[in-house]
Amino acid sequence: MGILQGKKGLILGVANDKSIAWGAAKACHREGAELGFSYLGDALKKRVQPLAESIGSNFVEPLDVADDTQLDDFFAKVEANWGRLDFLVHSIAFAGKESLKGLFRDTSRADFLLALDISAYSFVACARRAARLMKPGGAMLTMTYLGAVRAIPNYNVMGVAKAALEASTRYLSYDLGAEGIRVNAVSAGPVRTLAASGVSDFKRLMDRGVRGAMLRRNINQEEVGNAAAYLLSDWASGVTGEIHYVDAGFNVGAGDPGVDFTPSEP
Ligand code: NAD
Ligand code: 0WE
Repeated sequence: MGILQGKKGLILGVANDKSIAWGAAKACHREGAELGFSYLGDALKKRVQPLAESIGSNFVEPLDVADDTQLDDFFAKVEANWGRLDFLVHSIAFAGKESLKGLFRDTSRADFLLALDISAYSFVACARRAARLMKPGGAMLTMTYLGAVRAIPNYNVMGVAKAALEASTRYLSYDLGAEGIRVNAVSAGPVRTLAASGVSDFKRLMDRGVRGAMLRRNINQEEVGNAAAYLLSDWASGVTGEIHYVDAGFNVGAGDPGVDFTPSEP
């Protein structure tokens, strides 16, 4: 029997089969969960619908998290369809393309607010609406990145948004802990997704991962998915407010050592 058997969960942020959200969906489905999906815009509907169907899900509804009306409508449909909810996966981020290159100090007010709105506030907006449907307990999860706590070239305003997202995870865990709802974040190492494809120097970042990570390699969508399934399951019943790194240990190192640091034989 799977660790999520009998649970109903929402996966927000599938764009295609490379999405981290899809990694979470595959693992949650394998562990027995019944899943519902959101998609952004009609162009993505034709990508998300077949993926959802491939794992036996027929709840696929539009959601732009920038729009409170769409948020209300989406969660009303969840309530009508299921009546209750056990977990939520938030795997959504956006910043203007121009703000992910050049200097952070040049970020405009509009780009700053957009990145924080879509990438951080949206988790709070979803959490509030999802919590109403989670009785007597449940679990929520968001996706973050090391750029929240380190200055990573070009990540810029997204780093500030992820810092807000991680702090939001802790404050939500306080609020919702009173209702037995756990709130955590997975901090993933770089994965080649649609959101990563627009990023210059992504290959350099992946190469640095191979040299600087304790496991001497990068991580993949499946590894993030498995960690997500665990955090959403009752095996993690004592875990909340946590930022859980799935980065092959990159964050505990000092970065690229510049030399082969493989320990020599005794
Ligand atoms: P992705 O492009 O597959 O997913 C991003 C999703 O955000 C898309 O499905 C997109 O439709 C959605 N989105 C953007 N704006 C939205 C809006 N206004 N309303 C609703 N949905 C919206 O890329 P991904 O890499 O899978 O990103 C998912 C999450 O993982 C993001 O939070 C990202 O920051 C995080 N993350 C990614 C990496 C990486 O290297 N790929 C590493 C760590 C964390
Ligand atoms: O969170 C992310 C990427 C999020 C993202 C990506 C894009 C590209 C296309 C948000 N908004 C946009 N807007 C677009 O127009 N990651 C963790 C992946 C990522 O992005 C980087 C990275 C890494 C890692 C950008 C610069 C440096 C490193």
